[in-house]
Amino acid sequence: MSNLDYLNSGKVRNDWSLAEIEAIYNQPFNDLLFAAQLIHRQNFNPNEVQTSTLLSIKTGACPEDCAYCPQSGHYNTGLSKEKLMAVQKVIEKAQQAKKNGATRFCMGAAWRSPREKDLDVVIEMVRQVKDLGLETCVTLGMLTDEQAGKLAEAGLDYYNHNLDTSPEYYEQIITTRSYEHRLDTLQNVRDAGINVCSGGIIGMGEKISDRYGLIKQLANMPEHPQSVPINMLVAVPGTPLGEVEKLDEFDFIRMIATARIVMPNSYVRLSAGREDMNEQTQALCYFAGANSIFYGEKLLTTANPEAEADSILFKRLGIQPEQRHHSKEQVEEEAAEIVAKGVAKAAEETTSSKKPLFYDATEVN
Ligand code: SAM
Ligand code: DTB
Ligand code: SF4
Repeated sequence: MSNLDYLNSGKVRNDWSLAEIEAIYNQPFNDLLFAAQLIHRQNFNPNEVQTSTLLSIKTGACPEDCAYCPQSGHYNTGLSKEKLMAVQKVIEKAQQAKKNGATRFCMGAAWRSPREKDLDVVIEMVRQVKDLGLETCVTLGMLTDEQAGKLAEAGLDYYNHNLDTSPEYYEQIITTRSYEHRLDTLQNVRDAGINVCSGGIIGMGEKISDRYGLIKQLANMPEHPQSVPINMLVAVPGTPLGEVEKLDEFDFIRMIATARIVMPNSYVRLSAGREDMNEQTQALCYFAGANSIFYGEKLLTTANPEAEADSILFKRLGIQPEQRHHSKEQVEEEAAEIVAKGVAKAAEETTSSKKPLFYDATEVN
């Protein structure tokens, strides 16, 4: 087996080197996509894509200075600020998302970290969205272990917290919170037993080695994030990256394929930036192993393709939206619930008819 065949083999590892990731990313495009698609098929239904709908539950005036972000209070992007949304309004939006076919509802807040009283409101949102039968995800900034524990207790399914870029390029993008802070939050989320959603952005003027660096950080976590969003920068005028040169989309596809190869069991999300991609680029992303998208005409504050356009594209490609994902624990829990209900019903019938619940095998007829 050549070294590249070994790297492309889909083995789950947490000790990737930059040189190995570089070798995967830079192989001929057709070889890269073929390897990614093979691994994708070994781990997922290649014709299913998971759909999440996003909602900004608190918008703008963020104290952080993330250079890509229209919601940072450090830049003037003309965005109208909104305080924390009322729970009932969020539930209406979640109901709509469910009706449109989304299976996960992701709520995002422009905070450095949540205040306790705000976290209590978000917890209520999580509970009520879950009751609608949707998976839940929130992204609220940095979390302490205690806060992660509270969210886990409320039944939160996913926490999104991106590394955004390599540790080396990070300081050019954010100065108000460190890379270590981000890794600590992810550790708290993982320890609380919540699924981790973590990825980054490309097209921010980073060097190609920063892309390998981002993938290396994600793939060498103690456990691969269950969900890995790969965002293409949405360049918003007024932010420091508002005028950055547009990314070569082949590089975006390469990034998706590389993430698929080194994190074979993770959902890879074709995340922000689809509004600027044609259908053929998106189709190649799906072929490269992307199996999750943001679904619905808005991301947090910027545009995303209309749900109808995505449905039409799915139909043309023979892609089905993934039905609600059931974890092993959920399946076992539901099975146990069904058995318990059945036993209770049988016991009730037995009491009312005086028939024994189980027959006596020692009894001779
Ligand atoms: N305030 C929280 C935080 O940053 O931790 C949560 C919300 S924040 C908007 C979530 C993520 O959205 C960011 O980490 C970044 O990866 C992504 N994002 C924000 N603005 C973006 C843009 N213009 N283009 C692409 N991705 C963006
Ligand atoms: C992620 O990786 N991308 C989403 C979500 N996680 C929260 C956010 C994209 C935001 C794009 C800019 C905006 O709409 O404000
Ligand atoms: Fe604030 Fe999050 Fe935007 Fe950074 S990415 S400015 S933390 S909302």
